[in-house]
This record gives sequence, structure tokens and C-alpha cells, in this order.
Amino acid sequence: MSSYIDNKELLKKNDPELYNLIKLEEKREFEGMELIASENYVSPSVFACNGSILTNKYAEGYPGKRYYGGCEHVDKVEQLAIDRLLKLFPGATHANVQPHSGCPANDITYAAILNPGDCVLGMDLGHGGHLSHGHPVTKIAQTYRFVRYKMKNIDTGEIDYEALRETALKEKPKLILAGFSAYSRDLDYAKFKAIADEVGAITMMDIAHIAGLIAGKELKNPFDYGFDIVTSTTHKTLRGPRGGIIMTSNAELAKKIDKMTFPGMQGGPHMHTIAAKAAAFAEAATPEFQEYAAQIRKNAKAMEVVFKKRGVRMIAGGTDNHLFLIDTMTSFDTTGGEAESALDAIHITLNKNAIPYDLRGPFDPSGIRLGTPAMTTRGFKEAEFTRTAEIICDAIEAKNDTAILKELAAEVKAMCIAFPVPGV
Ligand code: DSN
Repeated sequence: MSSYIDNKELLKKNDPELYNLIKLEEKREFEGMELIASENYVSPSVFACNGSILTNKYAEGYPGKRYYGGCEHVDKVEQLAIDRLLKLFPGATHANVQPHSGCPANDITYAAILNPGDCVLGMDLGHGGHLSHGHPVTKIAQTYRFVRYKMKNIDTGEIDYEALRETALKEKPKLILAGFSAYSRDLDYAKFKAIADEVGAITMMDIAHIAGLIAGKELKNPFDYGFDIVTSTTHKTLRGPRGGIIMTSNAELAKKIDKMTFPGMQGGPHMHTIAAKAAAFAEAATPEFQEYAAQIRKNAKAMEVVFKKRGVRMIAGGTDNHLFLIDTMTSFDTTGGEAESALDAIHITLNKNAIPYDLRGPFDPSGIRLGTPAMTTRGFKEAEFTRTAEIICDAIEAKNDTAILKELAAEVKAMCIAFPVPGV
């Protein structure tokens, strides 16, 4: 590959300190089991684009309308990314591939379509929503008036659509936002859309976690239900580079979104990342990707069987997508932080996570979140995930028993080494 970052020998010679840190991370990723629900492993093509010479190029503007010379090749790269993305999500008629990541994609969208003080309905963080959906600690919460909705039943995951409708009728939101980062069921987009239509609100779905499952035809596409705007990251289940995207089915909104992306809130697009997005979008259109998307869910179901058998309390009662939110306090009398540490000790990486109505603080909440995408990419199937779920339960139960943890750590390492990281 002709790229700078892949020219490891040069890096080793010129900057051994940095080289060694990257090598350590390479080893950690290779020997460890990655269960963070939002992480994945990119393909060699995505790597090659991301570490390519395109990182040198400034290209403020859009294909064919730039503020810099020399854009004839990157114009084609960006157009390729746009065209490939639109094919992946039927119903979208316009795509902006320049947002640097998911939060910028959401912030740009709010700024494009809202005025300060406008009301937005978004899912509560504690019920699976995301910080960028208007959590009080964010800057956007100072600009717009976010009102949160929740699950009606945390043991089934059903959203409280009646309460959502009542809130919408009362608050008259300009935007109804669906989407999540710690919710394990699919959404009823038709209900969201009907409520939005009743109050004249724009509909937006943040598909960051499930973009790959929608592209892989495993979950519903919000555009099929008339949604106006869909935002996403590109690096979770979609398996592309770190990045963001905004798609819409509305030509007027499209103009506003483009103008707010550049020059409104961003400068030069990261052309190397946009090339890597284009590579990932092409991969996501293949039958192999559909198989991977299906396997992500089969693998999650295999874990669900074990968790049920072991009496583990899963928020929403289980999963329909790639992730689990587990109440470790009820299941194991163990905080999320303690569970995360016990699993870290055996090379399983996941994250502590608040659960609905959590009384504990965010640094040591009552649960953990985990997901199947990354290890599915490495080739784990139901058998490996069944064993992984058993290991997770065993390790948390034995969190103070170093001998058991040592045995489990050796098993995890052996399992991981048998399924190499792509490109390593
Ligand atoms: N940080 C991401 C996640 O882990 O879900 C969301 O932005």
C-alpha cells in the first residue's frame, strides 16, 4: 500500500516513541476481545484510503464548486462517496459526506433546521439516547429546548409512544429525533412519523449504531417510513473510517444542511476520510456485508440465550440488534465499573454504562454495554459468542478470584489469536 501510516519502517525510524505506542495498541487489539458495541475493524481498503495522500488536499466547498484549485480528483472521490451512500439507503435523495463525526453531523443538522429556543424531542440518555440528542451537559442544550422521552417498559424496551405523542402535542417540537446508542430494540418509525405529522415536526433518525444493520437489510430503513433526515457515524456497524454523514429525502432541507456543513460549521473536508467512506460504502453493498450484518444479529441472539440461562438482567429483555445493556448490579451484585475491570483483566473490552433510572454516577454506574460487531468481523460465530457470554458471566462472578481470572484470560487470548484482526 502506498500510504504514509502504513510505511511502518519509516515511522519506526523517524518516530520510535509513536511507533511503539501504535505497536502496543496493535497487540492489544490482536490479543483482546473487542466487545465495545460501537467499535469495529476496518478493511485494508478503508485503511489504505485513510492513510493516503488525500490527507494533504484542501477542498473547501463541494464537488465542482470548490474554493481551491487541484480538486479534479478529490471531486470524483467525494461524488463516489455520495453516490455509493445514496444507493445503500434507498429513499435518501441527498447526502453530505463531510461531517467529521456523529456529534458534528447532529449539531450541523440542528443548526441547519432549528432556531435558538426551538423544541426537540429526543430519547433520554438513561434510556438509550445519546449525549448529542440534547443531554443537559451539552452546548446544544443551551441553544435548543430538548425534551426527553423514555421507554414505557424497560423489561421489553417498548418506547412510550403515548407519552411521546402527549409531549409532542404539548411542546410543539420543531424536530422529533429518534435514535440511540444504548438501546437494543428496533423502533416503530411509523409511530414517530405519525406523531411528527400531527404536530408538523421534522423527523430525524440517528442511525449511528445500526447503520450497518440497515445497509445489510437486517433492520428497517427510516426513509421507508417517510423520515426527513438520517444522520450517522460511519465507523460502527457500517465498518468504515471514523466519520459522519447526513442524508435527507427533502430538497429544501438538503440545501440548508449543505450550507450549514460548509461554510456554516466546518472548513475543509477530510478527503482521505471521505475516500475511506467511499470504500466502506462499496463494501457495504456486497452480499458478504449482508452476511456479516445477519451474523451480527445471530451472534447477539446466541449470547442472549446464555444470559437468559444465567439469569442475567438485560434491559429491554434482550436484543434485536447488535448490543446489550446489562444490569450488573441486579445480576451479579457488581457495579458496571467493577464488571468492566474484571473483564479488562481477561482481555475483554466493553464499557460500563448507566441503565434506566440509574441511581449510581456515570463513572461507576449499574451496568455494562456490549455488542457483537467487531468480533463478528473477525469471524466469531454463534459457538464463539456462546462461550464468550459464559466467560463474561464467569469472570464477573469470579471478579476477586485471580486464579480463575487468569485461566479465563488465557482462554480469551487463545480464542482471539485464532481470529486475526483484518490487516494485522
Ligand atoms: N461513543 C459512541 C458509542 O460508544 O456509542 C457514541 O457516540
